[in-house]
Amino acid sequence: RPQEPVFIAKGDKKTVFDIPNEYLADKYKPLGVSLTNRFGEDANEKISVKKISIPPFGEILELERDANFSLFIPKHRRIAGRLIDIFLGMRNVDDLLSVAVYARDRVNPYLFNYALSVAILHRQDTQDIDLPSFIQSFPDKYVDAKVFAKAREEATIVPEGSRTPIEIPKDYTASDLEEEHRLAYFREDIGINLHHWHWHLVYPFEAAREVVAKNRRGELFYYMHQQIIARYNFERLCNKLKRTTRYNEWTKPIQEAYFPKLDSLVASRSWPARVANQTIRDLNREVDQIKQDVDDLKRWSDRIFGAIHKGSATDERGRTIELTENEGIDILGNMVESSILSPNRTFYGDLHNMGHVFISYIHDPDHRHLESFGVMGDSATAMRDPVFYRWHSYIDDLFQEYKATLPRYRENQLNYPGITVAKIEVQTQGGPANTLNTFWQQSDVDMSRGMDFQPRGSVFVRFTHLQHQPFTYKITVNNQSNGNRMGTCRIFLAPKFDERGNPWLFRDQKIMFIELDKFTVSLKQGQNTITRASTQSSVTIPFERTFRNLDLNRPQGGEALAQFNFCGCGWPQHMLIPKGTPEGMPCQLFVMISNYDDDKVEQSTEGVCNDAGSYCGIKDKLYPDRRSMGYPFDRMPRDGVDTLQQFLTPNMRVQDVSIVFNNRTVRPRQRSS
Ligand code: CUO
Repeated sequence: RPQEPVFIAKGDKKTVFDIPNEYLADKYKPLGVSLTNRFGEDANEKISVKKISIPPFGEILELERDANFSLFIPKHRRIAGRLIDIFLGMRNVDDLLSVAVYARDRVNPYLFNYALSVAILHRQDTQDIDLPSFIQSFPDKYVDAKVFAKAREEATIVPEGSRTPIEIPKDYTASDLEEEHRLAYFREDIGINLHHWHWHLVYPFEAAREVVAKNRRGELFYYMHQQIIARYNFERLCNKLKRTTRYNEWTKPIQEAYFPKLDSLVASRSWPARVANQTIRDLNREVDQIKQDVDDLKRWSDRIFGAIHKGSATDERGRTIELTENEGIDILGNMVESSILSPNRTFYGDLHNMGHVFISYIHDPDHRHLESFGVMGDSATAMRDPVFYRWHSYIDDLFQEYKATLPRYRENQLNYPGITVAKIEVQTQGGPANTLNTFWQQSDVDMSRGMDFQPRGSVFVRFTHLQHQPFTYKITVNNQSNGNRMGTCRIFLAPKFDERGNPWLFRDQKIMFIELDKFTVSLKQGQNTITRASTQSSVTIPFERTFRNLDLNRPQGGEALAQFNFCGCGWPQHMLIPKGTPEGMPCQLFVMISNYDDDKVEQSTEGVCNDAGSYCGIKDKLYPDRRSMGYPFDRMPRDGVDTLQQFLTPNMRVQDVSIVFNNRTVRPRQRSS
């Protein structure tokens, strides 16, 4: 069994639920009280679960307990939406607990975990409940399948206290014969995949309207994924590969192969691989209630292109919806993804989601081999596969096509009169100025919660990930206006040259810029020095939140726990800076101070999850920046601007920096658990 049945273990404290017999799944009913007793032997706390009248589960139970679950499959989304509604509809936490306990052993575990997580995130009365990290619940979606046999062996033979971490080799999914494998450290990074899963948990595309209709969610779908592609292409250039080519020829084979080497502990099956040169085909899978032709993708994309060039969409009742300069991208994001906020799902279809589905069923489009979907079918695993980036490059291209129709920013929409960025310097401790340093680091994760074995206790896996030396920006800004001014400091980074070693045209480089940070500054008259640490980035969550909280036995204060609860969305700090090259990757650091009057959103951003707003927004708040996401790089440049230098107004500046990769590995301090 992949999850513990009735236990919550936190540190030394073990809690057991006292469950009404009726709530036990049929196969456990005869065991009744003895079951609770067996697991409750060494519990310090017993929580009684109240008997309430349980709403009908109907279709929710049709998904087998040992099936895989995908939000991209329409039937799965529908039942997930239904279960979320049940959880959200419970009058109070006690009732929620009752229905969750009832569902726990009946509903597919992935579906259960997803729906309960969404509900806990969105209910007012569950804001202080600990949501375990997804990797603790389902480690099998993140690490090499070989680990689990080793972990079991370790747990059975070695007593807790003497166990050593099981090391996952850095290169386990392919060899260097495959050049795409150079990017495996990025695609298979645990923190990146956790971020992506979390993002889709916070921004579901199908659920009750009040859950889906978050501020600018369609636009954020565009921007967050645009940034993933920019970051991936940046990494590719660091690894001497050209930018990823968009996947838009759907009748042609996909050259890239991917062998995930993941086993699903829930489904007791390996995740299917995709060999080289497979072609997507019409889907007819009764089991998933999917019948869809590849031609539909073509039809939907043609209609979306039509809307982009007409500047308006048509809703279900034939009314015209303008794609306005400010809100068009949000509408388009919902249309392309698609979410229930799409103006017309019948007509514009479900392009992006179904692309995931076609690719993830490439090996068994009609279910003749009784196979489930590949990694592209699950937001927790999709980013592992090279084809993810090809598909999302195509999706991003649609958005760029739209952005190219918008009015270009005039100089007065970019400049901040009186404000000049005079100097930028990046400082790494003990190193030369304007040089960033990257290297490998090893970290440990406790996998025991997602596995069921006796005797219990922590079992750590040790994996290797990219890391950089922390650094600070020192930015000198002159304020020659007639008073104090507020501004937004926007920091981006891009490679200085394209894959041929040529300088960029601005129109190409603008989509290569990755956001590093964004924050408000107040500028007194005269000269100001802004100092900002890389760890404060508005893009990332701290290293501790990605990894260290996964150590269940580490003593944690309530405060620390509350902080970890819901803030799993955020780019991992250890992946803030691309890998660079041993000889030093030439890059351009761009800093802009924009006029706060045009940026500001009137709201308090105090509270939880306010530190990774750039890609994730702020929980229950408006997106914390009034400008179009990606500003000032989200549109074609004004006339006469061909290069980045020509684009600059006095409130912007560019500094050459170099990213130097050192092929050494920093090992964690000695651990015995
Ligand atoms: Cu995040 Cu395609 O939207 O995976």
